[in-house]
Amino acid sequence: MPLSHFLVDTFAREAGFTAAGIAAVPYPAQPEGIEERRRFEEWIASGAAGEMEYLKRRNESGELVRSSVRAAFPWAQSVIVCVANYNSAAPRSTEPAAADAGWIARYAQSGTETDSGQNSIQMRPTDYHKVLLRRLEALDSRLRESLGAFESRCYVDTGPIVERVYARYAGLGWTGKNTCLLHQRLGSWLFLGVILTSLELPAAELPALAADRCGSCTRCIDACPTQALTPYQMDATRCISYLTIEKRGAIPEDLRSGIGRNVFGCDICQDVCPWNRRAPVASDPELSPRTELLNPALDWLASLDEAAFGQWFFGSPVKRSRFGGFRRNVAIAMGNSGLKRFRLTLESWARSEDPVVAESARWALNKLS
Ligand code: B12
Ligand code: SF4
Ligand code: SF4
Repeated sequence: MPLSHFLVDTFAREAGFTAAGIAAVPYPAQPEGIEERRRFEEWIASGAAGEMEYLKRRNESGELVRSSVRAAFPWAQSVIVCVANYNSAAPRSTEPAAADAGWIARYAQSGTETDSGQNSIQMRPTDYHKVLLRRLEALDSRLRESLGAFESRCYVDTGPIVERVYARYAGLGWTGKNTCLLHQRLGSWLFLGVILTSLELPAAELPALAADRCGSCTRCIDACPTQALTPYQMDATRCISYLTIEKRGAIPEDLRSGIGRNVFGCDICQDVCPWNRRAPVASDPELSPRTELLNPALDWLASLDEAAFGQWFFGSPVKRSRFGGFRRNVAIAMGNSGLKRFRLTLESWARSEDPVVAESARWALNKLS
């Protein structure tokens, strides 16, 4: 049986995905996406990747590892791209909220209901990387049962591949001006996972590319508080998501006010996107938001010591910021809140042994005075 869109989409849905598509490697019209490779090179050269060294890695031929799938896997013939909807009916970051509320990005709010054994259901944090990887492996096995043996690798985030480029070539949507993959019906609250395979995609199965439907809209660009976006390009060194998750050490002072109440990640450029207004809400038991992480009180986040932080966010993407980075972010959000009652906490943090936390707390105290 040949590889077909129908087969992959059916098995992907059985494995728990919302939709799936297949892109050929190299893509017939643009071998390995010449246009995107050029953009990726320029993006790295401009310094927009900041300290994300893993994006800058090069292979022996000097090519960026993440834009050279064929160099890493000469057998690669196709990329199966799967999407999982994580949209919820919970409030958006752009809706009015209490002055003492922080924000943890939607992608890190997920939890799974578990029976605590005392007739009460608790939410256990889930990491979308693990959830999607398990589903990709199930899909991979199912395809083997139908198609026989083939080479493959499953990746969520960490593979040598720019996932959004292949998602576009798989016909799953267009690249929005906010750089996210946008699906006309599903919007952009989508996680991506990929399977590189040695299976050839028959010419008749090549997907049609989705048209760019951003039109004259510039809402995401206008709403970004740190001016990180120009159409279809992001300066990650200005993006709140980068600053609060990936950036180690002090956050540049001129960007701290723009961070607002965002403690981990940022959803603003997707919250304002008109294509997300009618996006269907997911009913995925492993990707539902944990209520305690919706508009979390900054007092509560500040009260977590290192052990409690580890417990609350065990297995959650939030751990990526590490405890010191998390406290740094809470201090900045407190400074931006305008609430004088946070002074007490900030005064004690200003004496912290962690110089980054101490300096961020002093900045916040100054902002509140
Ligand atoms: C590094 C990274 C980040 C960085 C940099 C983001 C960026 N824009 O590059 C930071 C930390 C800032 C980040 C933030 C977020 N991320 Co992130 N991130 C990644 C990661 C690991 C690599 C992305 C990468 O290679 N970037 C490099 C640049 C050059 O690539 P790019 O923006 O994708 O650009 C390509 C296209 O846009 C295209 N392109 C560029 N210009 C133009 C112009 C035109 C006209 C066209 C057609 C195409 C085009 O060419 C480029 C390739 O060279 C991917 C996973 C992966 N392996 O791909 C997840 C990923 C992109 N992130 C994801 C998510 C969920 C997020 C956040 C929503 C998390 C949050 N709430 O805080 C935000 C969204 C911010 C935003 N507006 O993009 C999802 C995106 C899902 C989606 N629907 O798009 C991914 C795919 C992870 C996953 N497996 O689900 N992320
Ligand atoms: S995630 Fe936030 S900071 Fe980053 S580009 Fe979007 S709106 Fe701007
Ligand atoms: S907000 Fe507008 S410009 Fe930005 S991604 Fe959505 S449709 Fe495109």
